[in-house]
Amino acid sequence: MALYDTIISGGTVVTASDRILCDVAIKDGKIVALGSGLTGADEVIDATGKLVLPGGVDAHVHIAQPSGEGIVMADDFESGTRSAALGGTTTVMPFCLQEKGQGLRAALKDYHAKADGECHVDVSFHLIISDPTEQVLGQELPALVEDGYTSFKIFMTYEGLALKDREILDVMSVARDTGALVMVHAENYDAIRFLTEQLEKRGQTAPRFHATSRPIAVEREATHRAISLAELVDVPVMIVHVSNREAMEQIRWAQNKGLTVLGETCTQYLVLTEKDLDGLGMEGAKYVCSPPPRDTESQEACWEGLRTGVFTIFSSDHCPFRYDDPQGKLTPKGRTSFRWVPNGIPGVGARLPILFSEGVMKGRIDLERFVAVTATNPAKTYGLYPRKGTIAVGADADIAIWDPTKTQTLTHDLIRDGADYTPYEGIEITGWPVHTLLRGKTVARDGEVVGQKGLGQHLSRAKSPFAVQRDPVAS
Ligand code: DUC
Ligand code: ZN
Ligand code: ZN
Repeated sequence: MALYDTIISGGTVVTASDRILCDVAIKDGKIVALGSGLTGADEVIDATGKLVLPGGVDAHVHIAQPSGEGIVMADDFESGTRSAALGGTTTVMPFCLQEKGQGLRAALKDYHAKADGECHVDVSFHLIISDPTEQVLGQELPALVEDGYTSFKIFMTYEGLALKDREILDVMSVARDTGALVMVHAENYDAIRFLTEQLEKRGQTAPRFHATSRPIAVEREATHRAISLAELVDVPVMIVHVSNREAMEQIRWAQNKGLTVLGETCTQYLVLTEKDLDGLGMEGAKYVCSPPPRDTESQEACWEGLRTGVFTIFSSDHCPFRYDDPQGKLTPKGRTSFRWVPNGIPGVGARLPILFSEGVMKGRIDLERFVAVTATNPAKTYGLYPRKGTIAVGADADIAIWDPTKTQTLTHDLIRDGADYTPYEGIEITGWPVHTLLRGKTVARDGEVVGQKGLGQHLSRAKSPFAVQRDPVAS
């Protein structure tokens, strides 16, 4: 019997701290050796001239999430994770949305039923808390944190989702007691409603007014409030999908003050702007997401946040709707006002190629930081490390082999999620993940998904090291 199942030979292995020319040996789905001249495997993958990176961990995706009457999300777990695998991502973290009046266990049962046996990559759910009843706060959440659902998202906006400040404090307080990490969607609900009603009164209802209804001040104010509420409770907090400098500066201010405030930014804030919402007719609906893309100065700020470590996580916020579809962006109600256009854009497959090309190849971030923000940090922050997010002996053999010289124009056929467009169409990309392995098995190669769906598993997670005191010398 061979010593190893697979050896990836001759590539440059990159982690969040190092890059080294060496082979990677895999046995039973784990990385078991790193070294030069390794031999003795059933399969050898020649990675000469390639980069061998940890598979991406996309800590913020929405898949098969109910999104309002008559609206259907474009991805199920098969198509969403297929796109992830093609784009070099081996773990996705989707949200399990608690509907009003629903228990968290019941919600999770539904999402597991949708995901089980369908996934091409590993999956681990965050919870969305929309109804923080006594039962949810006192019983369900503490038990679920112990069961490995160690992070939850709360919203400061959206009908049916927005929590009042008092409810936010209640949820944060449970997080503090249980060692969970709270993720916050920071936009001011009342301000958005006020501005939306004013725009509608003036007949300004086209998709581009979505951005006008959610200006930077709306996000900045809510970001600062979320930070202040977390400070009062003394709990760490993750501000997700940060789009601009002013919101980033609230996070930097808190970090400088010594608070554990973490930040995430996403693909759309690096390469899209508000102008993309200007398209003819309803075309702008393709770019409706929240917070909205801003301007080139905001893009620069988001790059700065990634470079300087204010943002430690880079996610897609994949939230896909078909464009040319009455159950998607062209819902009849959406033509009456931007307010009804489904909110979110696809991006799980494009996340890594865009950051690689625009970030690493254009010299804005180095390769190690690319690995850190796309794989290692999300794995660490959400309790998956060192099993996920790095290339090390003992870790899962989740690996993306990149050809850094491959150039192509981004089109939807390269991404292959369930939507009918990509908001990133036409971007020239240098570098591409040409081979993706999940626990040692090839799941995508040369632009094709390989093997059966169902290899991806659900991962129960440890508590975030940001949320619990760690043994300072434990491994
Ligand atoms: N928030 C998200 O996190 N994703 C899509 C839409 C939204 O508002
Ligand atoms: Zn959000
Ligand atoms: Zn999201």
